[in-house]
Amino acid sequence: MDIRQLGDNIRNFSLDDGDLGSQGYTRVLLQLFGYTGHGKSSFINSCKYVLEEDENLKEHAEARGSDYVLTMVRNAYPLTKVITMVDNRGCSKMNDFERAEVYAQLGNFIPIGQRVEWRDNYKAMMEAIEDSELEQNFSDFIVPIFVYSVRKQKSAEEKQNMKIFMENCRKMTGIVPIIVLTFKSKGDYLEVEKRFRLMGAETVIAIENYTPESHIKTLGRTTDILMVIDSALRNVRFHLEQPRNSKRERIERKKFMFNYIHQIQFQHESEKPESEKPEREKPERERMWVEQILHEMLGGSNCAIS
Ligand SMILES: Nc1nc2c(ncn2[C@@H]2O[C@H](COP(=O)(O)OP(=O)(O)OP(=O)(O)O)[C@@H](O)[C@H]2O)c(=O)[nH]1
Ligand SMILES: [Mg+2]
Repeated sequence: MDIRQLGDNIRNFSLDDGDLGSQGYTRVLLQLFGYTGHGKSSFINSCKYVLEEDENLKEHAEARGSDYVLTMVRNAYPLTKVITMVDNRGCSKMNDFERAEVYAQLGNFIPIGQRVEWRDNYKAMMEAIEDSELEQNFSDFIVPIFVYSVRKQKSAEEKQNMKIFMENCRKMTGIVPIIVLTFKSKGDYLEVEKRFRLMGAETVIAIENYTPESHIKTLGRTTDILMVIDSALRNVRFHLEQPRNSKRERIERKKFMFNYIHQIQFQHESEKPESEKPEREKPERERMWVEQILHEMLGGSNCAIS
């Protein structure tokens, strides 16, 4: 497709175009996720730069050096009247609770504009989800976009976690996350693309972000960036061709969140040392311990305490 047409399609995108209309959705939220320093904020600046046909690259979303986490607040950046990008807080190494917080952001359970604190306990997470009832949001169509730098290689464990993360993104939003590989010229992006595709990714696009140091527009770089937005909109169009119920979808997302938080809480409790486990579990453990001692005293014959 001609680059001008690609840009126009994005600028003129409307949620009402399909046979079933907008089905109650008023906004497309392109939700950006990924590790810190992988180029999420720069990607937002690049998208605005190529769409606004501005001569100068503006820093809408603040992007900086990667030695510390920069974006702390979940900020929204409108691209058009209908499309908004959300710069979510990046994480350095996702633990279970951090991942839960990412899912909460993905499910729109954390208000935009709010500082994101990685909650590290069960009660606080459950409360955050309940608090979101105050500002229920049914009208955003969420498209997850995972930003990943080809320059930074992750460990095997993190790769496995990424696979689970992608599956859960799909469960939360109904959409397989679009993978944006940044720093295209700084690594073997074909190899990384292959890895993501083997994990189930449907769309993988390698780009080179426009940055203050390198902002001269080229056809290839601009096309790659526009292609990401275009893919997201194709996904929205596809899903709006089927009947949807945004209220039901929110309830399903909430169920997923509660299940996920319960699961990680259960796992954390079972990994704790005996002395830190909740009181109610102790009688059962004590019973097993006494049984074990008796078993040894009786020279291995079976015994049970009632
Ligand atoms: N060469 C090159 N530099 C990039 C690219 N993307 C981002 N950068 C640079 O990498 C650094 C980090 O980019 P950010 O956009 O701040 O990363 P982030 O993912 O928003 O980081 P957090 O806000 O900490 O989560 C900045 O110095 C950017 O200029 C890219 O595709 N190519
Ligand atoms: Mg950032």
